[in-house]
Amino acid sequence: MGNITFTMIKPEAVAANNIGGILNMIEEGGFRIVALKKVQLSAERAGEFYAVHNERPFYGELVNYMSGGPIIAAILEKDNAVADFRTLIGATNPSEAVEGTIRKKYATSLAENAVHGSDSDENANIEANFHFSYEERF
Ligand code: 3AN
Repeated sequence: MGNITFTMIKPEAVAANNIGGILNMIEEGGFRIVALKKVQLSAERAGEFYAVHNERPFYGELVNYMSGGPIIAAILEKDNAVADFRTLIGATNPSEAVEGTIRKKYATSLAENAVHGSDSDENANIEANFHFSYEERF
């Protein structure tokens, strides 16, 4: 397998029927979907996923939000996957996201910003392993 990143389509984007639109932008952006599923995280699982943020003031809000409805989890493959996917999703704050990015089109606020993207190769592998077994990757 080549270079991977991990993404989640967040609960508000799933609820707004934006799964297809976001996956289309991902495929049009040159990413291959290696693994894909719809799942609702428990508060405990969401807290574990975002443990790096547990000192941040928004941690409780983040955990409630990410466990509040189903998400789409996916592993994506492309050369330079982590950096290229961060470019495709745009800035964390959608008001700073540039035209053509997923967050510019689909994010509603800083907290509810439509998609997650891994920030390093190391975290991409940790996050992929958090959500998927090797039997779920093709
Ligand atoms: P990114 O998702 O761009 O990597 P992170 O890792 O800094 O950004 O933040 C993780 C998630 O935490 C964001 N996607 C967003 O949902 C939430 N978040 C980040 N900063 C804030 C904030 N200041 N207030 C509320 N939620 C935030």
